Amino acid sequence: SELEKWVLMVTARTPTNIAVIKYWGKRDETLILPINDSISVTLDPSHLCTTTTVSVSPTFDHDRMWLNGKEISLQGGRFQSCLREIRARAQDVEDKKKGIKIKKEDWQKLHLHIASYNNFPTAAGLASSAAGLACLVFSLAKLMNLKEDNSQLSAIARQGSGSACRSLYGGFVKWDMGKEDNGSDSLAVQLADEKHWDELVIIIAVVSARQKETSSTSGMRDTVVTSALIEHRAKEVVPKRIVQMEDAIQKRDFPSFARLAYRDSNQFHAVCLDTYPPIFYMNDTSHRIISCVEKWNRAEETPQVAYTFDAGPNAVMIARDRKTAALLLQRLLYNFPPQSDTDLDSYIIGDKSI
Ligand code: 2P0
Repeated sequence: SELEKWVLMVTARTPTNIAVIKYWGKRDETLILPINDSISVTLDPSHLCTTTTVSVSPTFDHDRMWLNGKEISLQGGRFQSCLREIRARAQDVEDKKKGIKIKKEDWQKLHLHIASYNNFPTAAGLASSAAGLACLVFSLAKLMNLKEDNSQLSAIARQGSGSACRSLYGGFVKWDMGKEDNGSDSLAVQLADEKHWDELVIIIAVVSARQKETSSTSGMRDTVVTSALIEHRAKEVVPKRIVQMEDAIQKRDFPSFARLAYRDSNQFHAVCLDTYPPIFYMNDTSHRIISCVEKWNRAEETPQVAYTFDAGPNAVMIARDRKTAALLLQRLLYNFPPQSDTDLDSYIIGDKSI
């Protein structure tokens, strides 16, 4: 009948996040429980974000999802975990204007169509899964009227992709590794909102937009099994850095923030090299960008720019203010002109916020 032809939809947009104290290694692969806490900064949604529309209709006969216009399978265990966790918490939904009433038990039978777009290269080490899974969980939570707060939703997003839990908040975010075996306390908390330190400017040098060779999931599995250094990092180094980083963020202490961020990035890549077979995420251009920033920071009295690299060769640089960002860009454009033999594609400039 005509009454059966309704569609209800929700659209949400979620920016990606960049870790300044890195997550690398799991203690539980299914629940996605990490071996250390991590801290990240959520970018503003103008450049690196996912936009997701979720819809429900009695005319849909199975759950389907499209990523950048191409249908993808929802059969993976991680999607299924997220969908199951959200459906289990779904509430009654009523849209009086459209005359739609969905009872919470109806969500078990109703099917979803999900369309998601990234405005940046997928799986090139620019944390596409973080924004994607966070956006999926958030939009479904709105559609199904969940009562959970963002921290509780982050524990669901975590089961889709670890770093996704940190994109449920803007500003500076900590993923607390938690103590429980069931993962109930492994969730994100906001350390400071997006207005707290808004002088910072983030510049991303897209060294290569190609897909990375080693996925984070298999890379960190290999690290936990083979690296002799990872235990020292997770147990001795990171806990101290987490305390120091929280303090640097509260005080807006840029020199401490920068030193902690680049030392932690360098240790993460050292642990990758210590993995067997070794994992190389940075390339020659990445190393040259590090040298360029290090040389500049050493020439000044205090660090001007922080750098950090994730599971790919792209450089994320954080300048202390707009003036420094302009100088940084000038240096980068001079030393690494885009579309030259440096293998550097483009630059993305953004603020930290949501
Ligand atoms: C991070 N990365 O803290 C670290 C630093 C990459 C380097 O989180 O297996 O896609 O889905 O939990 O979250 C990338 O790993 O891995 C990541 P899964 P994820 O941002």
